[in-house]
Amino acid sequence: PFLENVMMHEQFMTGEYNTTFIDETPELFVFPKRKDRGTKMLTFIGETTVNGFEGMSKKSKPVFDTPPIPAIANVPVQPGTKQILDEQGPDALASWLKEQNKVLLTDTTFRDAHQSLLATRIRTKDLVKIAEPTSRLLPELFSIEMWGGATFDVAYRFLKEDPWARLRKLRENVPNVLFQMLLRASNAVGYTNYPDNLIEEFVEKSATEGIDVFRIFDSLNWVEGMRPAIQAVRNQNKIAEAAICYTGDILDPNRTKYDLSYYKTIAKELEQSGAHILGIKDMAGLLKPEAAYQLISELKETVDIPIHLHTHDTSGNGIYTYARAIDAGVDVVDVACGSMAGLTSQPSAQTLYHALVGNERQPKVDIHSYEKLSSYWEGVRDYYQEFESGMKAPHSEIYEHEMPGGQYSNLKQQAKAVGLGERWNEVKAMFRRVNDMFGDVVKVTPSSKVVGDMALFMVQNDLSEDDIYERGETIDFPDSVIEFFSGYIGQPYQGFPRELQRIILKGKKPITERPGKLLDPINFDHLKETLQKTLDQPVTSFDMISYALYPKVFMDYYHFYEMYGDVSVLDTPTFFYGMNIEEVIEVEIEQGKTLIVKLVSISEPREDGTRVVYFELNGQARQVIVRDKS
Ligand code: 3PY
Ligand code: ZN
Repeated sequence: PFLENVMMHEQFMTGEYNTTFIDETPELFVFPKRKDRGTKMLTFIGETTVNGFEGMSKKSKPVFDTPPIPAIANVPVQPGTKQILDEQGPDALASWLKEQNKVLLTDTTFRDAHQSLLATRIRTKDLVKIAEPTSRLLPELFSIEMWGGATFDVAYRFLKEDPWARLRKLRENVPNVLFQMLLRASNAVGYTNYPDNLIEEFVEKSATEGIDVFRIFDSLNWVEGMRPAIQAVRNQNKIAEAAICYTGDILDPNRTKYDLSYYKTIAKELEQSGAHILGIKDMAGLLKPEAAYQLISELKETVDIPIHLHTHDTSGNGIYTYARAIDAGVDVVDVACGSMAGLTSQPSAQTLYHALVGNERQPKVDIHSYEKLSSYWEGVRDYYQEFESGMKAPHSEIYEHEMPGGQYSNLKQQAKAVGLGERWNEVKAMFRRVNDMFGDVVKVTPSSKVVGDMALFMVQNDLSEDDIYERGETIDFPDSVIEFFSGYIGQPYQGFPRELQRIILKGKKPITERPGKLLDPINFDHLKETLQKTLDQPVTSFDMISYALYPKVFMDYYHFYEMYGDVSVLDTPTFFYGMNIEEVIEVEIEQGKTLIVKLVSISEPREDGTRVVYFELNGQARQVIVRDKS
């Protein structure tokens, strides 16, 4: 209430306050009764209607068709991979996988597909609606990738919802197929290294809430940085899929840093570190078809564990890459549901199915079911049109700039935000130049962010490579770049370029140990006490983990929640666009409890710059006051 008082105070809103503002305004400490759920929700709808959704251009609400949900009343739940894991354990599951002749599929629609196409914006509500139909219609899937990567942070930051709740709700609806998440090893689902005990705690809670397969990668392919996460997953009796990020081009005789023997060595190390499955994570879609054939063939000879391949279809070569990997014996490949596939997302499940007609390894799925699910996603995708990257056709230039699928739209947005929209081509070219300056590094979150930050920085300040070497001592480099060269996100293969490291660190000594070893463990008891006091309410261990991962993002979410309540219950068009006059919506705020909301009218702006928004809530007149920010 205090924060709310401050933010709604006239002086605060007009910016007429100074450092004694709080002392001189005792009314800030008069706390009204906490607003009820209905009022909070109407306040959110009113604000979104008047001012637009934060960070989006204001637009009146388009008319959307309701995405069709396939009927499943006559489709029984069939046991799947989840039962094999639960009943027989991770080693048995890995052996079972290796015995399958047909290639298996991981469906990434619930995670990487929308991370790569729609800036990770798909809301829990839209995921939950299709979860049970997916479980019933696609019981043969190896897994559903539905959590981790950027979804955790984006859920809190932009969607104002709790990622743990997403995991639980999806799990309730999918009892038969393995749930898979992307874990950035010691960076968990964040952008920086965390203490080992936070990683352990995060993995434990993710496992108890429903994750079965943890795809673990290190953004520099540094195996030492991956071992604690692999062990943490093994301790939970879940599946540790340790992944190598594919970088460079094994077919290019001039790119010898990442050759076949590089991949074979890491694969062996990961197997020895306890991986149940070897993942090949081609995050930018650089693995060319013939390279896939050679790589998978060699790795099949190198390790005994099954191999799971992930790619992005940015170049348009994804299906051909998978077909060659399947010829070479890959066990599982990642695909997305057709209407959410292609371009920076994964190759289409349906397209792969048809491409493999006549091939004995063709995946076993009901293609008609996939098409039905695809219609749903096609409708849902419309809701999120504001977040489309604008890419319309395959980009073979990916082989040049090597930017990961999930980063492309993000960096483009960032470039626009700093006024470099027109110079996007320069940013892409600089991304590659920075990669080479950094010694040809693996580029995936968070190392890709470092390369992106440096590229933006150089274009923005008109700095050439020579400028960096000639007058680097006088340049203030971005924090992420300093952190990288200090060793805080790990050690790159063959080390840092010494001269550049010296320039960037300006005499500071880098670390060479695993950062997690040097960081103090988190005292969870202490954290709980502090957080409880700050929030003035009991906190769960999930809140604690989220707070420890991103204190600011979590607190912002908490304050938002205090002010507006649980907005995850709203339908997506209302969430992003508010309501039209005379429109009526139904909002199920909890099972069996539905509110009927009608937007009646909105007043003209008043003297003080506010508008009155008139609603009917379950037939009763209600109004909220909203400041018009236009
Ligand atoms: C992530 O870390 O979120 C990724 O998807 C990397 O490819
Ligand atoms: Zn990916």
